[in-house]
Order: sequence, then structure tokens, then C-alpha cells
Amino acid sequence: MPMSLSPNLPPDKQREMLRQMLTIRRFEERASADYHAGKIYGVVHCYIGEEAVAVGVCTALDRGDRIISTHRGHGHCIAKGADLPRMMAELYGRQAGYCKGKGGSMHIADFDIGMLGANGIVAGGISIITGAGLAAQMEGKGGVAVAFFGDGASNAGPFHECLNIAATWKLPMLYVCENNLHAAQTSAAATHALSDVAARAAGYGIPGIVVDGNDIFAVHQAAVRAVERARSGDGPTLIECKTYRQRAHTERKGQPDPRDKAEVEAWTQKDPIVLLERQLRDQGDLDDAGLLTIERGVMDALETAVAFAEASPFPLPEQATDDVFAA
Ligand SMILES: Cc1ncc(C[n+]2csc(CCOP(=O)(O)OP(=O)(O)O)c2C)c(N)n1
Repeated sequence: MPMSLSPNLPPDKQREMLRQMLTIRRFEERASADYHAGKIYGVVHCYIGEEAVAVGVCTALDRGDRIISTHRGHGHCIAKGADLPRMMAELYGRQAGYCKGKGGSMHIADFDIGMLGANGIVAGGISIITGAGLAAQMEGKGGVAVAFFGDGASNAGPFHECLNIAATWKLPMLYVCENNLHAAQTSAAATHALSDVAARAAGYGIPGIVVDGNDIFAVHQAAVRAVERARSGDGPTLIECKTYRQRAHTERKGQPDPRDKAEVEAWTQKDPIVLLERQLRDQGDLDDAGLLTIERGVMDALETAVAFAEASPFPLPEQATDDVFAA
């Protein structure tokens, strides 16, 4: 199926979308390799295959708008403009990282760019960002707040409670469900009876929209409309992006991945980066040289981030309880 066209986006903005998606992809490929090489600790959940959602939505936002992420958070951080060296240093567990090396992949936040945090608690972020939506409404400056979450999270209480209150109070919110058809090792079909999470919006009296989450222009257009609605005081929208993670649930070796191989292959064929690249070439907005320039820029930025991480020391044992607010 051809991608949606996006006549409202100038070509340089479309190429910037590609650059951001490639940055997420290469960042995570490196994070995965370094995790397996024993340089990164804890756990790494890759967003590879879902990049069009984070970039498509965040391109519709202003810097002051706020987002919240999940355990699979690198893509959202990068799309909202987080600093790659500080992200990589955090994954490496170093002092120069976003959490001074004590949070790891699932705890990166940057309030200066409106990134309120990744979150290891499934659906936990939805409540926090709904509070940010209320704050934006009270500030009265037209800000919006965006919750990114998975299909699994849409079965949890916070999703339903927050949609209910956001709809009732007309909060300036986007609820963006990244439906990758599986929650860890459990298929979506085994945990909810509706095939579309977006249908749940009807229960709260707000629009529920289904988009092809691998088509960045479709995602972007849906986000632009939802942002307009939110900014004009009409309340939240639930956008369900049908997408797929090309990797297992985490990068840990030997974990079960019961997904059907044909399903994985079919979605890999619909890779969102390949789709955008092809679309830009068809439009005459990208050639081999242009792509090479983008790829080189991405790899240079990544090498700089890795060198920054490696040059930073590990936190000291006596710093273990610094900046820890709960015991
Ligand atoms: C409250 C809570 N329950 C269970 C888990 C274990 N867990 C981690 S990720 C995950 C699956 C989440 O699926 P989904 O929300 O669809 O996101 P995806 O991993 O597909 O991106 C589960 C059950 C958790 N982290 N938090």
C-alpha cells in the first residue's frame, strides 16, 4: 500500500523526519550491540520498527509541549530532542548520564524539552502526563500533553481513569497507543476482545482514530489534527497506531519470543524507515548522495555520543543515595 502524502510538510522537514528515525534506529542498534558486549547494564527494550510513531507525533508538537514515555522510551526521547550523549551515558551507567548513571534506559527524562520521562511501570506514565495535561490547561498558554503507551497498557486501570477525566475536563491531551500487537510475550488478541484499541474512545465520548503506525505521514497528520483540537479547548483524542516491534520484547538473550515468524517477516517488509526513504525518492526529494549525507551525520552523532559516554566515570559507591527521593 502506498504511503500517505504530506503536501503540507516542506521537503527539508520530511528529510529531518527521516534523519530522526535513522537516529533512533542506529542508536538502538548500537545500544543492543553494546548491551551484548557487556558495556550496558540492566535491560534494553528496542523501539526498532516503531520509529514513525514517535517522530510523526513529536514533529506535530512545540518544544514546550510535554510527553511521557514507557519502558520502550529511546525513540520518544530522541524525537522530542533529548541529548544523545547524555542518553548514551545513561545507558552506559556513567555520571554524565541523564540520571547520573543510576537510572538506565527506562528512566531518561529531560524537563527542559518537555520529556517527562520513560517509565518502567506499564501504564504508570499515563497518569503522570494526564496531570501535565491539567497543568497545561491551568497555565492557559495553549500547551498540550502526549501519552505514549502500548496496547498492553490500554488494558490497565490508569488508561481508563485518565481517559475518563481528560474527556470530562476537556484536557489538551493526545493518547497515543502504539499497538505492536503484543505485550511482552502475550498477544493483544489474548487480552482484549476489540481488535481496535481506538474503539474504546467511544466509551469516553472522545474521537478514537486508527492509523497505520508505520506510515509517518499518516501518523503526523492524525497528530496535527489532534493537537489542533487539544489547543482549541475541545479535549483529548485517542490515536491508535498499528505498528510492530521488529525485535523481541527486550534485548536479553534467550528470552522466549512466541511471535509468529511470518508475522514478524511481514511487518519487517513494511519497515517505516524504508517506506519513508522510498517515498522521498519517489517525490524527487532524496537521492543516494542525500541519503549518504544523512546517514553519515547520524553515525557521527552516534560516535560522539558513545565517546562521551565512555569518557565519563561510573558513579561512586558513596553517591548511591544522592538524588534518591524514596527509600
Ligand atoms: C505494572 C506493570 N505490570 C507488568 C509489568 C511487566 N511488563 C513490562 S513490559 C510489559 C508489556 C507491556 O506491553 P505494552 O504496553 O503493549 O508495551 P510494549 O512492550 O508492547 O511496547 C509488561 C507486562 C510492568 N513493567 N509493570
